[in-house]
Amino acid sequence: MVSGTALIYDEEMTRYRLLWDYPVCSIEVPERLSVSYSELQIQGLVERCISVPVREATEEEILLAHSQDFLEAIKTTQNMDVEQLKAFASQFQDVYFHQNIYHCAKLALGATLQLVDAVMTKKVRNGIALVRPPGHHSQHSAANGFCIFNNVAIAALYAKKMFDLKRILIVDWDIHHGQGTQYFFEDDPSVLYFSWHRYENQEFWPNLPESDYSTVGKGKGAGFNVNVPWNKIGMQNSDYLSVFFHILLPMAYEFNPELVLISAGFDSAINDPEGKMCATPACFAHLTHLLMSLAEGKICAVLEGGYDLHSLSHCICHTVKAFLGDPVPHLLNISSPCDSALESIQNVRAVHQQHWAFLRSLPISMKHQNVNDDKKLEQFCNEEIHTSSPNYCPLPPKRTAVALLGEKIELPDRCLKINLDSVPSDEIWSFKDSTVEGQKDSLHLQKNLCSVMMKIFQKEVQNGLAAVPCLLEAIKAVLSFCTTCANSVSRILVLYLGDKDYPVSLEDDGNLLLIQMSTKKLKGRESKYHIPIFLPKEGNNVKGVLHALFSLILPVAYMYNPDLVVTALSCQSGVDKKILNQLTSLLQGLAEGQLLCLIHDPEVSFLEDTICSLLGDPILPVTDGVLQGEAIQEVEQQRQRLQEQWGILKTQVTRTE
Ligand code: Q9C
Ligand code: ZN
Repeated sequence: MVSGTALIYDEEMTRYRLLWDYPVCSIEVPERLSVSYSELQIQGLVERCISVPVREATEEEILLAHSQDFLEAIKTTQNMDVEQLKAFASQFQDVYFHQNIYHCAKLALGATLQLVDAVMTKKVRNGIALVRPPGHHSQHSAANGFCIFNNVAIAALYAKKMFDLKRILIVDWDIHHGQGTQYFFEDDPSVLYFSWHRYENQEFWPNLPESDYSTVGKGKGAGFNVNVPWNKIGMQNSDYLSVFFHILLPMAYEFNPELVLISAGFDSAINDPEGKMCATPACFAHLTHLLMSLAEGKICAVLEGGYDLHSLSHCICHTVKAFLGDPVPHLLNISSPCDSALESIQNVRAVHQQHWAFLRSLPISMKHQNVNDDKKLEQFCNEEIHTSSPNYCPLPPKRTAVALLGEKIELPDRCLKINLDSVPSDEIWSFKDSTVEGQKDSLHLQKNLCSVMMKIFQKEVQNGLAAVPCLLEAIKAVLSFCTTCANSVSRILVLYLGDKDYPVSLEDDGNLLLIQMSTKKLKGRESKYHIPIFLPKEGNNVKGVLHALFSLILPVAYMYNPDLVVTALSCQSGVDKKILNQLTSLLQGLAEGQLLCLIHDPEVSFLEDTICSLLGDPILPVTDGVLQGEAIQEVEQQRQRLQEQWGILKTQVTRTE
């Protein structure tokens, strides 16, 4: 099993700086790296990562993307005095030079390629390269926006060439448009380029018409360039997550990349003087986590921008912690995206409708003109940056508690085996759905579930799994345990995959959110807190389950913000193993990873897989099946019903006059 997170950094990349008075470049300082690295040290993260050395990129590698003339020109900066550097810089936009910048640019690219090598050869699972200069504005024959060589674009070209990759996803969450990266891949369907960026209807740098949503790629690459313009400042966690749920994630899963590269700029975070956005550092743990179930976990983050040293360093720590598999923090106050964000989401979905199956057959119209009544600017930001003490980041708990009865399976050391009382297993197994009243059996079931839950709530473990003789009875036991014994647990999300009617009378008091995925249409009541999703079994519906996950389940779950997530399913129900792994992984972004899996009638291979997902091991992509129109329609129907109550389900501006 591939494990470990690479951290690539070299102090040498702090050894260039702006030497003359040039206000547009004054924010790009060496401390961006040194302060970030110190924060990683303070939080004990450096020693938990695998240190990979940097190297200089070769000329051949630089020439994968840049012209020989450009390379030769950059080389000449090594011997220039300040006046010459200044004159040289003036041929480009918003970039400065220094005698050592060429050396650093080779190291920045070399570091990026070292990271790709380490991930692709499975020396590590994932990793981050802390580099200067950044790369995503750099073009074939032009430096631009603090960037010399385009590190991430070259990484993609390098990965295609060296590892014969056919599909690479680039997620550019920097607050500037990576126009340089866009230009390299506009007609290339093998690289899906996604960027969100402050745009303000072209008033924000680099002020390009081609940064708008209407640029979708050309020729064979049509549909593989995705621009999400932010036309207001002050965007928050909800706006960022909405774009992930309603655009990026379904697209990325449909694309099925073999490698994910993040152009990881943190000028999109709160307090940044360039971005002026309000997403909190913890949000970046979630963005990272949500991408980690793609490409079997092969994911490389490469630093781009980020100019508030405090915000930047905390964002980097959150990204690294997510990579390491630490529990991702609660995100508070997830709500509807703002109207301006909704307008962009709507427009992006409209222009991409013809290219992506998950958008097909939905009624999406273009929203052409700007919403103007939406003052984002003055909005206060809803969480401050948590300051760290040296003890801020203790080692996370052991991940998984497992309660099993009689199954002969070897548990990895990383699991905590719950030593069940010496109940003879036949006795438990005689407890069938029809005999739920059997008091003695109920008692055993409750005891066993309680011991797993106690371990979770006492943070002895992060999550747990229990084989149960009856799902509905087990869910009831969990709920009653929480109301009586765990008063810190006030919101429970239950995701039940099964066709039985949920028997407990549902009180819509918000303590329980029940999402039920069934292959039969269930009668019974729907409400804010009871969401039935009917996914017809015809054909293979795995893609339908994924679709429901992104469009409906995760958004509602993030807004609900549960303290505990419970999944309940039976092996008999024929749920696909890969889809189950995806569910198990993605749901760990909620409730700080406190997830309890209840499995009825377990098969050994199911249990093994689920345990691996609970432990945070890399998971396989879902490849088979096609997304059927019927599934899209069913999910859409629930989305329409619920979007007033669960505003994060919205993908269009709704005018209420
Ligand atoms: N007020 C990156 O974030 N414009 N580059 C600066 C200052 C250029 C940003 C204007 C911004 C370049 C990698
Ligand atoms: Zn930037």
